[in-house]
Amino acid sequence: MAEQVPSTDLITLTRHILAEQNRLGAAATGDLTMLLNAIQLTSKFIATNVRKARLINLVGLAGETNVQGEEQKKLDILSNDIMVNALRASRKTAVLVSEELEEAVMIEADKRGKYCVVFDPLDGSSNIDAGVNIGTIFGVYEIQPGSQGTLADVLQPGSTMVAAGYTMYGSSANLVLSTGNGVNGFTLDQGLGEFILTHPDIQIPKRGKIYSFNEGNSMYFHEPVINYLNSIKYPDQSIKNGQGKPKAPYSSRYIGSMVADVHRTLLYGGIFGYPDDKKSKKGKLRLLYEAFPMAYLTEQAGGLATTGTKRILDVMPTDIHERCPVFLGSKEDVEDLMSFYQTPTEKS
Ligand code: P6P
Repeated sequence: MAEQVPSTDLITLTRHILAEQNRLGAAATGDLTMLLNAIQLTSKFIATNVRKARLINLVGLAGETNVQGEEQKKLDILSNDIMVNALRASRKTAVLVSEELEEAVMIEADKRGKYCVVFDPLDGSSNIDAGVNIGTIFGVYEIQPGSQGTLADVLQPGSTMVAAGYTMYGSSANLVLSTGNGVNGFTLDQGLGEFILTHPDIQIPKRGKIYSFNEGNSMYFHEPVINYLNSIKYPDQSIKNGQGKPKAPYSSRYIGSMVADVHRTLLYGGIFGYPDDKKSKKGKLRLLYEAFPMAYLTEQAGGLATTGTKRILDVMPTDIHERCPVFLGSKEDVEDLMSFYQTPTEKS
């Protein structure tokens, strides 16, 4: 829970991170504080470049393609380089995994620290030219005892992460962070150059009225997803609510930028989903640096995050770029979704 202070007593992200370190007492070395401050700096730097993008012609294709086979935009490359350089310079990391790099970065011995960071430096980048909110997503692991930094340190379940967050770049820059003690949101005050606490202790509503799926993939959806979506689009009118009124259908909101869709879901409630389907056998979203961090934040905010049949944070990765089905959001909405994956005998 973030500390409560008068408005003349600004809580910056730096102060919040330090308070979190102090909460942990002598056990905290300050290394995570230094690492999170390095990440904070990258978000400020990337936010500046995203804001200027159209002015200094940073949009448009860089002519190269990333490991996903997608054409990279100039901002992608810049954002990735900013993060790798800052994380290496922090001397608090041993292994880095980026959506933009095929191989993991093993930090050289003289700059090596005890944390590993997995990140998508500019998720949703295909939306850059349309001015849609895009974002940086990150998760932090501590290296395994005795490790000097190997792939094994990042091929761990998301439940072992020590921190996760995202920065959404839009009309303002919003950084949302958890270090395992709830979720807090910060807004970049450009005049101060500081992220200021604006959304203390984010709690996702236990049920929402919004679903967020790319229904353009409906012809490929498996039966549990089809049946779930029908249950909220055409609710059984014989079921009345507390006021004796029939259940209303959910509203559809889909931006196509995970950071933006998840941010709305955390604040307003409801369910976000990118299922596996007949075309995408394991879905589209990446386990390490999209699903895990967003699942970590969702659970810390009181929600649920599932593959449909398994808690996302319990998935054991085998490849740094593997994909994973994602359903996350309000506890009761995600429980409803999961019920459609249970076999009839399990449902009884
Ligand atoms: P689709 C953006 O490219 C992204 O990785 C996520 O940010 C987003 O949730 C998803 O892909 C959108 O995919 O197939 O709906 O365009």
